[in-house]
Amino acid sequence: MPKYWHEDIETMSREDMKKLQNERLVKQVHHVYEHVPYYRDLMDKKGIKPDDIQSVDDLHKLPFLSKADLRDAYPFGLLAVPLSECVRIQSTSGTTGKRVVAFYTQADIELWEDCCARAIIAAGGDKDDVCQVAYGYGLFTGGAGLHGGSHKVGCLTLPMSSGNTERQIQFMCDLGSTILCCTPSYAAYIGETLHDMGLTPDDIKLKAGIFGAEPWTEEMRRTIEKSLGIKAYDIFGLTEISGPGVSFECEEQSGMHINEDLFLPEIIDPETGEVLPEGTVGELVFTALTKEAFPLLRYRTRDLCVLSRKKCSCGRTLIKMAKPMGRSDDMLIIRGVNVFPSQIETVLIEQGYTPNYLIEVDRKNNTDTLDISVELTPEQFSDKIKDVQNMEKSLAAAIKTMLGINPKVHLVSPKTITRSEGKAVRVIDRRKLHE
Ligand code: DLL
Repeated sequence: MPKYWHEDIETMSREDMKKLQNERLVKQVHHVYEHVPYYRDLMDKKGIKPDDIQSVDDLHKLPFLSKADLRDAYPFGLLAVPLSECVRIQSTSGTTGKRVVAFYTQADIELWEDCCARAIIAAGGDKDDVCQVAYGYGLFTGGAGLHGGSHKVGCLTLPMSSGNTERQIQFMCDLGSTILCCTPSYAAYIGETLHDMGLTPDDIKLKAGIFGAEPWTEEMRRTIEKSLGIKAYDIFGLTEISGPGVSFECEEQSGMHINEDLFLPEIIDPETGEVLPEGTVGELVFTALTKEAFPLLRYRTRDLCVLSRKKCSCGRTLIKMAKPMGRSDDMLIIRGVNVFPSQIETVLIEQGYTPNYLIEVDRKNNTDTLDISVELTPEQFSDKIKDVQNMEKSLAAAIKTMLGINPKVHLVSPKTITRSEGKAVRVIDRRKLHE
């Protein structure tokens, strides 16, 4: 069984990797300066010329790009090749403002699919696997990316897209799927439906899952692994930088290796923009080193995480990023306290609840309110009001210990919280709606 997709790159010495990155960066800055007037203007305003960038050590001199720039330049303003050279468009699932559209040449597609192939191999996949792709197909990059990677590896690919969960399980049983690719929230739903259909992990052949596109906790990983009888691997990416496969987890399951031969990462202070030393939490920034059509330099992802070069037992030398804690704009500030939804998920699962919950934040009488609805399983469900009240009280206390603020917990009947087939919506902040 192959251990790596691109062994030379994935296990390259630090010195050789830096050399490769330097060469690619110098070339890419010229490409962007010459072909993207929007970015040329940003560089000119900063007084930076392409020749000022001689190596990765000069990266900090370049201006940042943010989502606002992408909206300003929508749709063609950051395109670096003639449209006739592009073969594909993908788009973000963003629900507010203008969508972000990303363009790909054939070479961009090949590299992106290679990234997904690296991820599939790292999850133990090979050409004998049956890979069920249950990420959404269409403008979202999840379906297209893993589909392409699965073909490259030579897996038998099931292009299911998301939804129709019972049919997903039927195909899984009939065709013997061994790898499942979807969002972690959908994987949890598939696991739950499997059990509802009277089946157990012994009835399916799944061995691995490649789950990403949204933040998920270690507790959620364990829940999914148990319900489907698999090893669950994280995969990260964003449309602006290509899609899934910017980074991927290996057998060690402790952080994701970044394909740094293609995507150069930095961690910055989100307030000041200052580059932070390795090991510090901050905002992840990427520079695409080889992309032709949509080559973003120093793109601010708004994802908060940490980088590490600690030696990995899988033999890969690619730098690792920890699970992102969420986007800086996912963080809720409730009564002055910073709250990440993932902290609440951790407590819920630790306390024996399912990951079916909804967080609602509002402001009443000038005070922030935090309401958390949590679904009970049929086994947990009780029609004795006193029992339910006691459970609510003890869960609220556990959450208060984690967050430092008191939530109102509502335990609700089984199957009353809407399940997700793609990216889960777990937070409703009504304060924004009132503004
Ligand atoms: O979600 C690409 C993708 C598809 C990644 C399938 C993995 C699997 P966007 O829709 O542009 O692209 O959303 C990108 O999703 O900036 C993160 O905030 C979040 N995200 C993606 N993967 C993870 C992950 C795809 N593994 C945004 N953990 C990113 C946490 C993730 N957050």
